[in-house]
Amino acid sequence: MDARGEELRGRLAALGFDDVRFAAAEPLAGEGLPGWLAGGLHADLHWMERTAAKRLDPGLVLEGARSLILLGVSYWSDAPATGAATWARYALNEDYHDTLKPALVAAGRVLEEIYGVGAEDYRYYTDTGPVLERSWAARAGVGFVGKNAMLISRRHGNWLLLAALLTRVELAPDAPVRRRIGGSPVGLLCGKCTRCIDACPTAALPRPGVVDARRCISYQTIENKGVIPRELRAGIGSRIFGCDACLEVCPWNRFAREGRRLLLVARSELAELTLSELLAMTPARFAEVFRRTPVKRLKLAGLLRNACIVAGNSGDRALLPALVRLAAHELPLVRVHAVWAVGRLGGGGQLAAARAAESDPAVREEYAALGPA
Ligand code: B12
Ligand code: SF4
Ligand code: SF4
Repeated sequence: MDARGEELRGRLAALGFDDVRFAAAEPLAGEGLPGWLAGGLHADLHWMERTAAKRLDPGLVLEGARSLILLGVSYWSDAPATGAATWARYALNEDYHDTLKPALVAAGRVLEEIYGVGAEDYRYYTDTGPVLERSWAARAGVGFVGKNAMLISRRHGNWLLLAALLTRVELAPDAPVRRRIGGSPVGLLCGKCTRCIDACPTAALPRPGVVDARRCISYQTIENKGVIPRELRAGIGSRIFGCDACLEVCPWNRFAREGRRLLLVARSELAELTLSELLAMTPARFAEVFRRTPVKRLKLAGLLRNACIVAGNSGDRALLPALVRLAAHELPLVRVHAVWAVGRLGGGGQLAAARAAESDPAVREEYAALGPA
């Protein structure tokens, strides 16, 4: 038993992390990343290509790195994620990149104190660093990689955010959930279950553990800044920001309990917004409602784009006047999706004036897809 390692674990848990485990910083074997990039499955996330080598070798991120500290933050909550629109559960909290940061800073200080090292001896990241967080978390035994590609914890199910500290300190590594000799570690505790693959509304899981970001609703509604491909819009259903479909169906969630949530600030009221409210958002109201949430990164145009798709899928013709108004919005990005939504609700005839006035090629293409005027 490594007394300093256990002291570190205890003090990091006291900072609010729900799981704290260690891994040796030996380079990863590849973990499907080169093939994923070569196949173009990362869509336009080009920064993933630029940082691929670093993601597999922590020594390229922090010279002399010997260990990784993997930190999990449970975000399960019983609060509904669906009202008129469905939100990714993590988005019903203030942006975790911001709310975890003070605890990561404090974690670094704890490491300095216990091991007598300096700030140059470690780096911390959550999400945005060049670290393959799920693979490292699997190596450290935080959980296993499911067929939905998620790092699934036996205690917290799919509802665990990850963070990592790379350090020059040598820590005794924790064991993975179970060792598999040879082959891929994907689906280690899945058995014959394929619920997540079957539940994906846009067939974005072509193989177990592999997400095709181009088809993934999470990518399309959060990362894509442009037009969402027409053939994916119906599958988006009521999902306005992100997607939890392959997480929600996983039987491992039955072990998830409401976490301590010490590093999260709930914003569950977002799920109560009606589609009429969303379609009528002004820049000032957007800034006020989505302040400090991950949705603010989407900007108003992205939210209106997504709201148009959800409205088009809602079957609610009472939303037609709001959508017809958005078909004359100043931004072509919003007009494209408003035209689609009006057409889907059977209101194409109400667009004659806007159609005649339209000059943007992308919006004109959308009108052409509606059929003759
Ligand atoms: C890019 C990215 C995305 C992209 C691409 C998703 C993807 N699967 O790669 C998009 C925008 C689609 C996305 C969506 C989501 N994301 Co995301 N995303 C990332 C990010 C920044 C990088 C992921 C990455 O490197 N992908 C490349 C692929 C190759 O790696 P991977 O899936 O991470 O790793 C898998 C493979 O290596 C595979 N594997 C291992 N060994 C082998 C061997 C072989 C032979 C093969 C084939 C595969 C294989 O298993 C690994 C684990 O799944 C990470 C943060 C980070 N820095 O790691 C967050 C992260 C993965 N995302 C996260 C979350 C929460 C989500 C969403 C749930 C958000 C939402 N509700 O909308 C969805 C879930 C979609 C899904 N089913 O994966 C969490 C996941 C937490 C967890 N418990 O797993 C992370 C870790 C962020 C965080 N810090 O918490 N995401
Ligand atoms: S997040 Fe949604 S769209 Fe993406 S793979 Fe999972 S179920 Fe499919
Ligand atoms: S839904 Fe089934 S197949 Fe998918 S990750 Fe969970 S246990 Fe594995």
